[in-house]
Amino acid sequence: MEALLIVDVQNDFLPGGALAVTEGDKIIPIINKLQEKFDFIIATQDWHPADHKSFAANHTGKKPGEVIKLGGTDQMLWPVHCVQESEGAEFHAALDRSKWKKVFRKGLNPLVDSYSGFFDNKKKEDTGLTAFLHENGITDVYVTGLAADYCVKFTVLDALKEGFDTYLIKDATKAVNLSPNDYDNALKEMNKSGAEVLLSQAVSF
Ligand code: VGL
Ligand code: ZN
Repeated sequence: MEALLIVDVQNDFLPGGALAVTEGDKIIPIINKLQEKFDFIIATQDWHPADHKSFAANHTGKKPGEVIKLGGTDQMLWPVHCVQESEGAEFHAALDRSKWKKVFRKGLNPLVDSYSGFFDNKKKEDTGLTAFLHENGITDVYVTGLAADYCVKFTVLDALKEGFDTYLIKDATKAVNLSPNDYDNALKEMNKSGAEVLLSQAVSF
């Protein structure tokens, strides 16, 4: 059984948002069309408290794009984004939510960031996504959303580690590209780890 995973298609990651992904809005009609092919659809939602330590604004003298040590691991600092209950944390209004089974929120702990929809960046807390997919007989996971080089990539890598047959739908994701090669490197890493990269038109089962 196949599941479609829609990662973080939230206002702050779309043009005009606090951490906008260039052309991020272009994937919305593609994801809406893809949803017609799936009976089982899950979304993730970046959902930070205002005092989250991934925000540069919560460290004096630090700017977005700088990397700090947070609890012993490297942490990229971001603009304030996806603050709980804010408009920026909402899903884009044009995104069809009618068939979603569940939304998994992540990034709630102010001391740990959480890119993957499965675990936080320290692999300490589990969102419950693996168990939910298993309970529903899901074996194959198709991943879409934002951003290809952060939350989508880490979600794909964890899906593989959790034993799912994992697909990245290339035209249904866009990258932040803090460095120009981040998207290409992310694609290579996902592919090398065992994910199949395909276009939305080719999705059939
Ligand atoms: C994301 C950076 C910070 C993402 C979330 O959804 O890719 N990126 N928080
Ligand atoms: Zn975030």
